[in-house]
Amino acid sequence: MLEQSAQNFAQMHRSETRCRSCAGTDLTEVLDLGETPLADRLISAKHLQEPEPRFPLRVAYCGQCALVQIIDSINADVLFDEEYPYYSSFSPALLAHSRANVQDLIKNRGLGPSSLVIELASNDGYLLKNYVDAGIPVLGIDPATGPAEAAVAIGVPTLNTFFTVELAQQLVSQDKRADVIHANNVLAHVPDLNGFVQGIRETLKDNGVAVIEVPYLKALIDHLEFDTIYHEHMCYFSVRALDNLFRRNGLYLNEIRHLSIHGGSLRLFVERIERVGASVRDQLAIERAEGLDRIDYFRSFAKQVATVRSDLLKLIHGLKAQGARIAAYGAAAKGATLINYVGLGSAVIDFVVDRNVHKQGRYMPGQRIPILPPEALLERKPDYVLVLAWNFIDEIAAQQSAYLDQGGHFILPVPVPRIYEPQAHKGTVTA
Ligand code: JHZ
Ligand code: ZN
Repeated sequence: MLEQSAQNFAQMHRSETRCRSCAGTDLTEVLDLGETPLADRLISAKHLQEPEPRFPLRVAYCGQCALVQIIDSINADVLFDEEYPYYSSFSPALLAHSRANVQDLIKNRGLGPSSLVIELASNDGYLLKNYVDAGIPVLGIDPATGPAEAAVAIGVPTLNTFFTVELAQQLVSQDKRADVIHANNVLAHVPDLNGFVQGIRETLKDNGVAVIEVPYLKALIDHLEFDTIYHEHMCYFSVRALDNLFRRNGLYLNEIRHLSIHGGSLRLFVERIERVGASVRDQLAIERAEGLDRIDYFRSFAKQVATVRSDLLKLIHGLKAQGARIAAYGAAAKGATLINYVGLGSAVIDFVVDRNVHKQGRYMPGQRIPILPPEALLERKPDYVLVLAWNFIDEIAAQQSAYLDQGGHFILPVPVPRIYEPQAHKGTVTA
């Protein structure tokens, strides 16, 4: 039985030898995070006795097109199955961020009842709902069943499937070309990058715009956000790598905007016509000057990541030795990478809290730490709380002010493991 599942697990994994963007073979490994479980595969109580798959997690740099990517691929239907637990709507900051984005686009692009907005990876309808409320036709596309059903329930028409070139062709044949295509935090999740981008090209009207958000590689490296690396995130984008990707598929990255969400992201404005603005030219120049298009830029990264691990272990074990009780906040995917890579199990972390009701009652991958509602912090009063969703620290600190006021402490894991100082910290990392 065990042997059979080990074999099944092996069939879910493939090591890539070619770049996911340019298909070149000049891939150099820059980081090895060991074998980790799947970050969004939370364990239900009924599956606690079963073996859990773990897969190598190695990051490589493509010398040909500058794309940073993981070497280890997991089948998409395993990553985004019916138990996929990520629902966008549990963060008010993310909702506000999305609403502002929609309002800007409605105004700047003059969208109305005869427009069409499509969102790829529309999740639970958190973004498109804003268009629906403004009377603008929308179509969501998302392969994760739970979130897609939640979207339909709030009035956001959603196709519960993967977006591919074939689907794009079907949409075009039904006269469903879009004025705006949103694709937030999905480009990194796509196994067939060129197919996905070609699909965007086909589905865009001639004067349409794709507004795409991706976590920015430079923020990941500069702020040591290694925990945002997991099997779901196949690619880590620089502007150079993005520019190469879009051009190869007949699209142009014309503008970018810097966003603080998810630890530092880019909003990309991509069109069928070439009119590259200063924001893109300037960032390409910065990347060149800083060396993001050279392997040397990544050389010290692995060493710095190992230092975060040893410093965090030292901090946590030091507190434990003084008798502290420690919990964690945020059953985030990045939290799974962190606790598994660093090696923080239920011996040191008593429980994890999360507002997402679909995560509560389940267990963190690998380390099997139980996930409880946030109220558990006030009920059980742990001395310290390791904030795994550090990207939402301001929001979480405001929400947990009662816990902090009663003498509780937060610990931030990256870029330098430390005890959170509400005043000193305020405003430096926001969502
Ligand atoms: P969060 C997600 O990663 C999922 P994750 C995905 N893999 C992706 O690409 C990236 O985003 C970009 C909870 N929470 O969003 C909600 C509270 O409980 O940073 C989430 O479970 N209370 C698709 O999972 C978790 O924390 C709160 O007040 O690493 C945050 O996870 C807030 C603000 C959040 O990303
Ligand atoms: Zn490449």
